[in-house]
Amino acid sequence: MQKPNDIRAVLEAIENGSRFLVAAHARPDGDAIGSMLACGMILQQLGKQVDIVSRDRVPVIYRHLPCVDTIRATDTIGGEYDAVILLECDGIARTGLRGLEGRFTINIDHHFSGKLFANINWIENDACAVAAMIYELAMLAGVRITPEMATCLYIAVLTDTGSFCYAGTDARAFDIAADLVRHGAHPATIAYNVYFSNPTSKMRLLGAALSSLQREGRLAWMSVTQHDMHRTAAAEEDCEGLVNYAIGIDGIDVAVLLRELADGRIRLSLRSKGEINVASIAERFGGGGHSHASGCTIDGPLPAATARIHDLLRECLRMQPAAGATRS
Ligand SMILES: [Mn+2]
Repeated sequence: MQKPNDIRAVLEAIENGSRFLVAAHARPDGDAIGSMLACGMILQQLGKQVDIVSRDRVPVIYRHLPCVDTIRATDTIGGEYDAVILLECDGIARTGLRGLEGRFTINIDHHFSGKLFANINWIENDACAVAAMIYELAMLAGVRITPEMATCLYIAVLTDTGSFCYAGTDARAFDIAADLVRHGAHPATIAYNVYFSNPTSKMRLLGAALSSLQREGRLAWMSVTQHDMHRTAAAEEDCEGLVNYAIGIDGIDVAVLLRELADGRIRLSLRSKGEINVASIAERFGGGGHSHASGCTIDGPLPAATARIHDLLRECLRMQPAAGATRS
């Protein structure tokens, strides 16, 4: 059985190579985008050649980030690289990219569902964001934290901690955020770009999702159909964060957003604010994530998928006491 590596092994591999590819998971979020960009900046400062790729386009709310145009949208990787740095992936399949097989890979991840699939695996389950690990890497490498790098890392920490709300938000998260502000990240500007610049389609889709909201005891769920997506002219990224409105309800411990995909399968976004570990639920269906936030894709149609996830979550909730009851 392969053992996990540490930050030193990652830096050593970087120092020994000259050409790198940086990628994260398909449907990149703020942590994936910000961390890829910052990682690229670190490599460049170290005099390395770096390509950053994503299968899916950068969501609108992250398109103002410095150097964001250096992220190349592609689904196939050619060319020679000394190493491929994969952020927040539990396997090369998670990138949605073809052409990564057989390459030397460096896995940097902070997910509960993190796996030792790469040649070098640096996994920190208690890091508030993969950006916190990239920040550590920058420190160890002795590179300068530029205002551009600080902005990318800050947006990643901000979004991955749910605006400093999630369970992983500790003093370290604030220490890093404070240092990034000292190095030129502007919290108000970044918050404006991320939280007050939503496309209209996202708000219309939110309306559709909220009108489907149902609850049963400590469980809440919402759904978005292909029809909803079309009539609101929504993009896939507009679904990001919708589930948080359901977990935001008093007395709800677990929330699910079920989204019908174009191929008829159903994408689940799971949230927990109780003791239920939704990463382990998502893993049963080939997905993953964190104990409080996870995702996976299951077979449709929507009513069957809803019934299936309900049965499972009802069972989990039956075996767990209500949130707060077990907290000290
Ligand atoms: Mn993350």
